[in-house]
Amino acid sequence: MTVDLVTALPEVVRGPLESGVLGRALEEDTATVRVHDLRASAEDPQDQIDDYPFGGGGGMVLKPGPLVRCLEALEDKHGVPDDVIYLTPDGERFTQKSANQLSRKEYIVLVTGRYKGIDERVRRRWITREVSIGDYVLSGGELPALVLIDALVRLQPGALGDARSALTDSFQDDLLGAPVYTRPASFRGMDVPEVLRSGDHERIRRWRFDESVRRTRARRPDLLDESEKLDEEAPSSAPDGDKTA
Ligand code: 6GU
Repeated sequence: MTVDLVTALPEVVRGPLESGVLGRALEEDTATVRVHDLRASAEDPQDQIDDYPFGGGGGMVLKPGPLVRCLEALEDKHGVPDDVIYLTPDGERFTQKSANQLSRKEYIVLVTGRYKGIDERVRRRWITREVSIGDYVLSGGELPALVLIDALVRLQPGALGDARSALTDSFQDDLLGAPVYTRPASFRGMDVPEVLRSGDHERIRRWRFDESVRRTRARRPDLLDESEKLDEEAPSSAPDGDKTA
């Protein structure tokens, strides 16, 4: 998968894209992320990339010209993207299901706004999808774009040292993850559950499932309600492919 990220603040995203699991995956070409400075698409160096909103009110709006020039230059160079996604608090909520879907696209462009956002005409004509990462307001789309990229890259084939790891993630089957332990087996008087040290893989699998359900019921009963609703909607069909992919 290839991601072109268009931003007025490239320096905000560079560090995270070079660090940790994400940095290593990108270095190993599991996916490609290219960062584009919106300012480079201004007509001349003095040309502003933002301007006051028509009708007044506070804040600044990203001008359509530089942004559209940037999007058109990308299309000329790399072809039509599968999606042009604008990160905005009024977009559709990003979930593991959307991550699974988007992770299968070959080429996406992410557009991040600052200030009051981007000109509505760009949203209408050039943006194909709008995504929010949750019900709170951030000062720009850069951190949300990194959230998307991290969630998508780790789902790419070869991204994780252990491919099984992605399948046991919280949310991958609408359940939270089971507790995990490492050595030492006894720490300050607290012992690792015996079952995990039993070597009985069937018992371990069942224990983990039960703990996942218990934890989900206690912390996120809404997730259980959601999967029950889905079961009711499709009583005879196989479970959603996204969840077991
Ligand atoms: Cl995608 N952008 C901004 N600015 N704030 C957000 C968001 C996005 N998602 C949640 N809050």
